[in-house]
Amino acid sequence: MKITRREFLAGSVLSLGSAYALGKSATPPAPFGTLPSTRQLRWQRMETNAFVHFTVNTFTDKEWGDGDEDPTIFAPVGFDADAIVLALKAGGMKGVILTCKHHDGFCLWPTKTTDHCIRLSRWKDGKGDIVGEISKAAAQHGLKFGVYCSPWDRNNADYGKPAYIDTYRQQLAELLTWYGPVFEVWFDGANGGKGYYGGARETRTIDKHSYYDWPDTWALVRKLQPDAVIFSDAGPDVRWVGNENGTAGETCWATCDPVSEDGSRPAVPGDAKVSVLNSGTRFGSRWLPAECDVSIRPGWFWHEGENSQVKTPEQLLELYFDSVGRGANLLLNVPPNRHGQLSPQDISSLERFYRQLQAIFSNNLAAEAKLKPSNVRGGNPLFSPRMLFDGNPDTYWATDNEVLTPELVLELGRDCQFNLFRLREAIQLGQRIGAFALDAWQRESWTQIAQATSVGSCRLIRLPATVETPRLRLRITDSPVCIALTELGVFLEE
Ligand code: FUL
Repeated sequence: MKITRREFLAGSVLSLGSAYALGKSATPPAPFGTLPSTRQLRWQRMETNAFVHFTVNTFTDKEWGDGDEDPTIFAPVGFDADAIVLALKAGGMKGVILTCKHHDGFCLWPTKTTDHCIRLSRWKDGKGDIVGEISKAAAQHGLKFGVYCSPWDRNNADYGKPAYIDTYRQQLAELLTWYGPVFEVWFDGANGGKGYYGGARETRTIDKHSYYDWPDTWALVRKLQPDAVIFSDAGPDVRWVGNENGTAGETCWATCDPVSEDGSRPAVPGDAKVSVLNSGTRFGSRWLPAECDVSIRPGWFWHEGENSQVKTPEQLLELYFDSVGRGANLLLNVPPNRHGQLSPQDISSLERFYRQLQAIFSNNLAAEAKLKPSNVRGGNPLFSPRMLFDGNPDTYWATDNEVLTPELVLELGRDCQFNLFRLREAIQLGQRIGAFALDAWQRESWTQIAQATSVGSCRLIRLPATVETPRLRLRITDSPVCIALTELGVFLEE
């Protein structure tokens, strides 16, 4: 049986028969440890998504509504879903997650579960549907749509009782069946406290570990939207990064075993040890990549008083480096104003951020380098370091099973100035590398210019100063198994 290179590359998993036909040396590395699911892989490749916080709070100037708001205050007369989605797209966002219901319980869609919703607002005479318009605009402009539906509901009279769980699941079922494909369902960890609760105006606490019966709720999501990833402090697909300032740990593993704050049991939404979430667990038993949620403004909702505090493109770039650059995804909140549009400051920052990002990564200075690897798996060109530059996440440079700390010298052909370095592992084979270092050839010898730990889906190193060198060396310094790297990039950020 003759197998063409194309056929070989077409499948990320090689059948045993084909491996045999190509000879033993063509066998791909065995997967290592726990692996990402297809939906997780798809999600990790999105890298930057938008969060949209919008509800009665936008009109009351609050961050957390009490649940006693008059629905008529929700009147975004100039609401323009297309303009919002297009601005997010111009900011490089691949998906958009809308707060369909925040803690105040006000539903942005005409739910059958409560009157505390858009039907009783003045907007479009109560006939409008914000969820419908945003999901439609997203589909039209090529962004994926995601759902935030707060478990905590400060309006609902039944909150804290079993009956509310049925209502909550019905709300989810509406959101997950009425609006087309959903790529992510976001379960917030803020649960219980003071509220209106149908007029009771009291404090209600719930047992975070038992009240919501999360396994059954997650099963409902799986049934209705099998391709959607489920986010919460505890996963099951994506974990919170443990803070709201957009920063993953300098070491951040995609594998994680989240535990409760006191460490005594597995985590649930609202009870998780943030240090574990922030850095993950090396050799953890679950594939649970981190998501960094952060707002472009100080608050999650739009407040007139914060118009001058919108993050600059430079600050957004830093967030990108501290999230995506550490193997996590960035979930950047951009809240509409009372008019129902993004404010000019936010639109401009977003657009300039993405333009800078594209400019930085448009020219891989190592793309034409002469490559001298210390080892190539089976001496087979299919596993050569050339694969680092083909833009295909399914191909990779791999080493023989016993070669755990290979090196790769890159002859750049001329003195080359750079200050940014990017590595990506072929994570479909697991998170393998534990540490690496980068050397530059300077004054007739190698000088170490950077080192880092976790790589995973992406590791970006921003050097403190521009380095000029004709030759670079990547050294893998820690890996329990042979490596599988899919991309290497060298860039100059002007
Ligand atoms: C938190 C909420 O309490 C905030 O209001 C916001 O929605 C943020 C993304 O999650 O837990």
